[in-house]
Amino acid sequence: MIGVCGATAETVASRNFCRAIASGSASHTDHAREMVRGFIATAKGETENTIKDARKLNMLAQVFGVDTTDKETRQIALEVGQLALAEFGKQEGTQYMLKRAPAKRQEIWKKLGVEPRGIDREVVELMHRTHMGVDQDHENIMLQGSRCALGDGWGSSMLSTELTDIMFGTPVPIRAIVDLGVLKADQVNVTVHGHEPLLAEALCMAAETPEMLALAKKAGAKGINLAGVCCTGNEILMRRGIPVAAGFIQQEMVLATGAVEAMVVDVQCVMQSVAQVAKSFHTEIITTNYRAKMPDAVHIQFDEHHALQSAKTILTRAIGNFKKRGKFFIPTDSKVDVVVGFSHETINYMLGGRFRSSYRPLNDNIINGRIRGVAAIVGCDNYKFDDNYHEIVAKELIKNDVLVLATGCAATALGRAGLLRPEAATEFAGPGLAEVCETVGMPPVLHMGSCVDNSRLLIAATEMVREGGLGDDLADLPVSGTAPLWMSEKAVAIGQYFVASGIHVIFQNLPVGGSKKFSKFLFDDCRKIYGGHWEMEANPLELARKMIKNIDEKREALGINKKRERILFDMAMRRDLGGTGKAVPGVGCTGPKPTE
Ligand code: MSK
Repeated sequence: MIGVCGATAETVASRNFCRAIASGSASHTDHAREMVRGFIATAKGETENTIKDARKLNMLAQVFGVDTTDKETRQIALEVGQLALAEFGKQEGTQYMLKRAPAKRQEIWKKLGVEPRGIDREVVELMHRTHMGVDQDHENIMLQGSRCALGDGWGSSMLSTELTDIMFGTPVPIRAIVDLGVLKADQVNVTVHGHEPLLAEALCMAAETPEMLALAKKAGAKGINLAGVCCTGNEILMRRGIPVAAGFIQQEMVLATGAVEAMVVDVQCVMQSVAQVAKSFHTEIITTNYRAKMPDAVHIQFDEHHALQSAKTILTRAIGNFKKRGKFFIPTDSKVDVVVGFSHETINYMLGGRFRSSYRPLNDNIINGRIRGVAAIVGCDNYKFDDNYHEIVAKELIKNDVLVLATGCAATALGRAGLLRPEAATEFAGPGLAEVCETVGMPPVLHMGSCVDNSRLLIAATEMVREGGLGDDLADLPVSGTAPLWMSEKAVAIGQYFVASGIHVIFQNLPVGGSKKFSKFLFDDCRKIYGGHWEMEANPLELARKMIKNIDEKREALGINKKRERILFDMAMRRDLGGTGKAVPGVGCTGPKPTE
């Protein structure tokens, strides 16, 4: 016993762990709610946004049981949006999106009683149950931890991803650049930082208007250069190819160039220090969300009903700062080419071709061993570990023919390391993975978006199960996930929704110290309950090898872990896979959109 109240170490450790899940889920949920509100405003015609992906809207209407017969697109969007908003406060029933999971997984959740009801309710109940003197059984506490996390992954995050895609377009592969060198000496540099893309999208539109361009010229600039930081950056990188200047750990460095006229921030992952760093330069930090204000920053509240006007007000202010720019230094050689924009729909299209979109080629290549398995590298970077940690993990995985899917600041770090280029397949991947990537023209590491977009990985994994040949549940798949340099509690929520979905998750550290029993529960017992489990490993090479070990165990269980024969693609095989008959690096960048 460790608490004065008699609470055991495992009770205290599980409470702390679950409070991290609650905080992380709450962050995704509040972000998602804003996106749903923006979506409803769009459906009502109250914003400048439009419905860009009607096909996805119809798919979602089916999930929500909305009858689309003879209805205008906007009416369908309104009905879907209202049902989506109700998901947050639902008191009865469970989340609509759960139906998208494989049937066997749904059964497991039902049996365990962890199907999330209202997303807000699960966060509140978790905070309640982890209060002193309430739930005192660590296994029972973790059931609610799972329900809350599933409400995040299959609830709020998935809602956010899908509705954002419908509004702003489902990403398709696109070429872009990342790193500090994306700033421009002769233009007004405005960086967008945080997570919610509503304002960032409006800034993209406003920056192209003749009015703003004329204003920039009048100030002596050749144009307006938008660049992303953290996940707001990832959102507009994926959909528009707008360059990303920095991930989490570089946010102060962006300002230290002295070349940024304004850093526009919304919510999450914004260091308080940026307002202090900005004081040394002409840069203004502009907060835009009433939830996230900072001393020494300017606040301009974003109004989604007048998004373009809000964006113009902000840009006008940034342009006004251009003439005040003093000495600056942009490391122009710090600039790396990337190909990004791999939604789960794009993977479907890229591997299956326009007329035979399916995950069949991916599954077949996993079964025949060209691709050993799939790994997700997601989450933050932080100052405690070397900047090349993600790179070491990813290189070891792709060298061993494991296809890597990446999101968040990890994806930006892998972009800086040159792994988001199609050519990286030839340079770093094992022979099987390289062959597939070269045939299709895709990188061995696929950028799949921001933190909330980890929901894309859930759907990609579900599609693999649905396609057949790799078991009938997510727990059967040769896949593994990591957020090695996590610092945000959102990563713990993400890890738990993957574990509760049946997937192996490994972090470099976890807040579980002090209770052997609770650690054993997460690292071992969990496997019997969910099919997925947590693991911890500090060394990046070892971490990657443990992911591969888990993938091999799943391959063994599926009976496909035979010695892999090297069969080179012949022309017919290439046609089956890519439809072009030859390897064309970047072919996905020029192909038709999956929604066309
Ligand atoms: S921004 S949560 S540092 S990934 Fe999504 Fe990056 Fe982690 Fe924030």
